[in-house]
Amino acid sequence: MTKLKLWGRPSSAHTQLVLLALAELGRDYDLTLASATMGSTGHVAKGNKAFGVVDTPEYLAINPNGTIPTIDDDGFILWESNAIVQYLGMSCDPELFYGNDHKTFVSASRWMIWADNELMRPMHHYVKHTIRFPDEMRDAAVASQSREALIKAMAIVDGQLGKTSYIAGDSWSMGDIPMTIRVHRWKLLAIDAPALPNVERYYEQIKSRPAFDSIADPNMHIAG
Ligand SMILES: N[C@@H](CCC(=O)N[C@@H](CS)C(=O)NCC(=O)O)C(=O)O
Repeated sequence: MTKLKLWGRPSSAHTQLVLLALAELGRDYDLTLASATMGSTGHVAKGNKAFGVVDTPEYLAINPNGTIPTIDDDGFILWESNAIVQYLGMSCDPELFYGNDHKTFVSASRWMIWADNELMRPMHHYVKHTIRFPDEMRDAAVASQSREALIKAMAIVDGQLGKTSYIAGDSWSMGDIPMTIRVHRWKLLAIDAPALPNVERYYEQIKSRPAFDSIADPNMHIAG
């Protein structure tokens, strides 16, 4: 198997989905640091230098969005993090990623899409307006609305985890990849919110997986 090429940055949640999927699969990769908004010392809004690469003609030829992540797997180019995770699971370990079953695949896929819409957006705004932006760019109203939206969405996650051990059933699946990133960030952000006992139990389960080490570092999530 050739070494997969990945463009992204460790502080990007979408890149983290791919890092976690690769760790679950034990696949080796070469990472090219790439971003228009973040560099090794933080966000450009705070005067830091971005990694770049994403605005070069070479990169735009493989990903016209100029976003991260992108992979090149032996000449097969793919962007959109959830599609990348699904591709990696299908090609390397369908049993682990979705029990090699189409209903488990779509159920997990549903949670991946839901996590992007309902958890990623408010969390992204919350982190920007409480951590990543300099003080003068922070909007307390946006931070507060995002916090409320997050609390609502996390209650839905807690409800599901009260019915099943993992997000798409009683076995771990690719649906737990975005959920791992979101629950880890949720815990690191330590937002004052009603108790979520099933999320607490789930957090212990996901932290005990060896692949968790690939995305565990708090600096990957709440620094910037
Ligand atoms: N839907 C896309 C979103 C990609 C995306 O917006 N990535 C962010 C990082 S999480 C990005 O490219 N940010 C700008 C940058 O770092 O240059 C995916 O899932 O891959």
